[in-house]
Amino acid sequence: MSTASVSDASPTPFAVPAGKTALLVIDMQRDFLLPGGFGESLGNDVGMLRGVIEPLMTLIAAARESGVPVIHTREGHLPDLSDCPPAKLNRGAPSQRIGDPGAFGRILIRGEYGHDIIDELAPVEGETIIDKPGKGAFYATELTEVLEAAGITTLLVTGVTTEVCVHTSVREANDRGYECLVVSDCVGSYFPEFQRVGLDMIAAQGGIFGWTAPSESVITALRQGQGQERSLRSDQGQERSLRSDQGQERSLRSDQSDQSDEFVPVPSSR
Ligand code: TIU
Repeated sequence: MSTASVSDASPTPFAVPAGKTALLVIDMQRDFLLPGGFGESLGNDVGMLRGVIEPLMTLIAAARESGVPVIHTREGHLPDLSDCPPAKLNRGAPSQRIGDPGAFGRILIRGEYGHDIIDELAPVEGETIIDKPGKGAFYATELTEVLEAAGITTLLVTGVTTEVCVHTSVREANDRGYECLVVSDCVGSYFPEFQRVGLDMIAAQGGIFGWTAPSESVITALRQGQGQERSLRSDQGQERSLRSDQGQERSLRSDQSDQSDEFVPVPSSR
């Protein structure tokens, strides 16, 4: 198993173990990103989120190239709103509520045009899409099972909005034992101050919820991991000798005070 590292991650370098890492793309939906959608109905300037699109396109392409699975989420509800608690439906005084007709169909309703992911970041064949009724990606979804089945321990987290669905998902992931790195230029907020503080909160206190790093550094690590995998594959003899020396490798790792490769997320209820 090769492990690349995001060397300039905050607060410390972040390990990206090959075969155990996934890219999570949170809620890059038309309703949040296009003028006239739900985000705007809440009084927000959706232009604030659109800067995320280009770096995220590049990061997703690098993940696909490196064999890192890409998992997309969409926030939304069943057409009869039976999965939308009144507390969520009635909160605030938006000009339009979830389920109301909007410019892109009924707002945040599964199957509607506005609920789907923006064209630039459309999932490709074989990628998982998690439909979530809450802000967090784990609540009332099959994400835990998907990650467990794929042996994922480490999440590169992107999407919108930084302080709402990204934060909630990272906090949920953290409590379930996943290592999370939030990609700083691939998450977006309607509020510049929330973007800055939201990122600071992840990495504060020695990485209380996880790590942060820019996409450029993450892409470098993905390519590094890809190179390591290739060189291991092309040298079977070397691979065997690494395996026969695993006792030593493990004892070295157990001396490290930060991440351990032996870590396994809690197989949890949701
Ligand atoms: N309003 C806001 O900032 N966010 C949401 O409602 N959902 C997500 O963050 N996806």
